[in-house]
This record gives sequence, C-alpha cells and structure tokens, in this order.
Amino acid sequence: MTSLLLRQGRLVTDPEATVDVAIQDGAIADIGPHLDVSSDQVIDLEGRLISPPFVESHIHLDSALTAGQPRWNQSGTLFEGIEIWRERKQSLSIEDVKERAIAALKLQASQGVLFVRSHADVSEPTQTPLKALLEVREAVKDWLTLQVVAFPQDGIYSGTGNAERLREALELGADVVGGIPHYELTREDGVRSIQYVFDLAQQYDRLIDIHCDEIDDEQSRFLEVVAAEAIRRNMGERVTASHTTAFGSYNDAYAFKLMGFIEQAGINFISNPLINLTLQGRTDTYPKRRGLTRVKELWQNKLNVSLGHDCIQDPWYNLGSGNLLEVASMAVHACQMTGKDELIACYEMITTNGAKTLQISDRYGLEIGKPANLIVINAEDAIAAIRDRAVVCHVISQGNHLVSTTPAMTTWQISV
Ligand code: 17E
Ligand code: FE2
Repeated sequence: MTSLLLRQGRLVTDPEATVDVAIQDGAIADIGPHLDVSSDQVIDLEGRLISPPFVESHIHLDSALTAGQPRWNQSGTLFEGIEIWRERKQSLSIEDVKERAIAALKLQASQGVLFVRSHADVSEPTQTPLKALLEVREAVKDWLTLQVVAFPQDGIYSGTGNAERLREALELGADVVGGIPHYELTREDGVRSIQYVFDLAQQYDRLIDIHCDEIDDEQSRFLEVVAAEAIRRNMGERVTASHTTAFGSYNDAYAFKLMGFIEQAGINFISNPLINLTLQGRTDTYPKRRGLTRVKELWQNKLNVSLGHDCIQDPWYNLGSGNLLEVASMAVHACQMTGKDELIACYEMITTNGAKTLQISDRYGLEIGKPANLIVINAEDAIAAIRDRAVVCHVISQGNHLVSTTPAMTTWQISV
C-alpha cells in the first residue's frame, strides 16, 4: 500500500511513454508502466508531464515585493535600484522581511519551485535581511529548501566594517558567500574582494556565488579572476558566477581565450534574462545591447548554466511573477535558443542545472529511493511547457501533496 500513486504521466526525460509513480514514506517507491499497487490516494495525470521541481537559483527575497517603496526606479538602471534599496532597507524589520519572503516563496512553490537560492544583503550593521531569511529557511524547510547567500550589496571594501560583516554572516549560518567585484571602488579592490570571498569559503566550508561583471563595460573583467581562483584552489563545482553580463560585450578574441579558462575552472553560471534585458543596455542608444552573458556558448561548451528570476517586484524590476517557465521562455528568445536541443537545454536550466549549482543531488531527481519532490505540468513535453508557460497542476514536496492548480477553461459563446 503506497500513500500516493500518480497514474499515466509522462516523464520529462522520456515523454513518449506514460508511466505510474508510486510514493511511500516521503520517497519515490517505484516508477513504471501500469504499477500493480494500491494506494491511499490516486491521481490520474491523463498524460501530463512529470518533472523534477523547478530550481530558482538566483533571487533576492529580502527586497521582494517592495516595488515603488519609497519610489519607482525611473532610470531602470542597476545603480538607481541599489540607491532605492539603500533607502528602503533603513526601515526593514525581521517581520517585514519574513512576511514578504514567505509570500514570494509561496508564489514560487505554487508554480512548481521547491528549491531556492536567495541572496541576503549583509551591508547593514543590523544584519536584518540575513537574520530574517535564516528564520525563513527554518520555517519553510518541511516543504521547500532555501539556501541563503551572504551578499555584500554595497561592496566589501567600499565602507568600514563590510568585510567583517560578511564573515559574521557566515558565523550566523549563511550557506553561501557572495561578492560584487564590479561595484568595488577600484579594480584592485574588486580583485582582492574575490580573494577574500574564496578565503572565507574555504575557512567556513561554504559555497560561493558572486554577482560578477553585472555591467555592460567590456573592461569589467572579474570573471577571469573568479576562474583563476577556482582553478588554483580546485573549487570549480562549488563556485558560481552570477549575471556576468559584461561577457556579452567582450571582444571575441578575449571571450574565446576566457572560455578556455572557464572550461578549465568548471565553475557554474547563472543568467537572469528578465532582469538583465531591462537593467543593461540603458546607456546605449542604437544598436542597443542585450546585456546578457553568453548563455548559448557556455551551454555549447558544456558548462553548467542555470536561469534565475533575480527579482519579484523590487527596486530593480517592477514585474516578476515567480514563474520560471517565463524566465526560460525569455532565455529562449534573448539567447536565440530555438533549436529543439536548445529549447530542451533551457528547460534543464530551470531544473537539473540549477540543482547542480545548488548541490542538492541528495534530494533532487526522479529516481527510485530519492525523496518524492516532483511536479505535474499541463503539457506533453518540456518544449510545450515553455511554449505555453503551462500550468503546474500538482506540486509534491517530500511525498506530500503541497498545491494543486486547475488550468483555466475557455468556452466559446458562439458557434464558429
Ligand atoms: N543587486 C544587484 O547588485 N544586482 C541585481 N541584479 C539585483 C540586486 C536584483
Ligand atoms: Fe542578483
């Protein structure tokens, strides 16, 4: 007797055939065509897609749902966003951050996201964003895995005490060390900030996720420093370079050389197409750059790339729905990944690739024996899911049926 039996779904990895999935004691007990088991609860999937959950590998939950507070970002730039957030963060309380973060996580989970990496700004002496998100990590752990990055939004060496606060954040329990080298006052500060991040990660045994070269300046070249440190310290899999938008502006001679170093380093990449398409290119007239990293070329070179939302209604982006299929769709268009393999790759960028970056293989994947974390999508395959921004009908977390959503139904009122 199993606790939950899903009948007649299509695995995203093999959508030609239909299978049943049996869930018992919070784990996937069996997968196969026409399982001969009885169950407390049976759901007929009617051929819908079964997928591992979406992985939100890059979001700022501390600023989520604050758009317009205290004012709208009129220039649309990263730097005006940082200024507005600096004003808003003066009035943060633990309750304020927790309420908004949990509301955003519920929005995400209801659309199939069960694994989230969030940045927490550690630039203020109170450490309110970090303390709040660590409480949220604990509060949601029975239904969602939250990883928290200690993110020095205002720079590590631009103000006194920032470097110590980053260390303090690790003492408090942050999972990942962050950085922002392109926003340090000088190139030299940027370089030593990266070395400091790596030192801390080694000392505290944490992962690294650096906001790196998030600017259109083709002279912003901190990615090479991140790759070099990862090579020297043999840490590639534990290191992520987020945004890297300047990579889209480098000349090809430099970009090709750099690609070789990156392959040697084996680091992970996260692109945030919704945000960087709108934040970047703001100082260009025409032609206007897309302001994205080289997603397609990184993927072609077999590097691990995932996609993130970055923002849900905050000083940097007034929109944001939590729907990762929207993010994948934007990547398909902006990175021109419309080939069949390329579309499937974009789906992997919001699922398995994100899981690799977050290093959650103990609890991620549709395999017998793994915790039963999976979603059911109203689509026949991954490409249709992206095309339709299809509804996630069921979300199963650790064997529990967490959320159901019924797709909208359209009825013609005249005969045509
Ligand atoms: N902070 C930052 O430095 N870059 C971003 N894209 C966001 C916050 C959203
Ligand atoms: Fe970010």
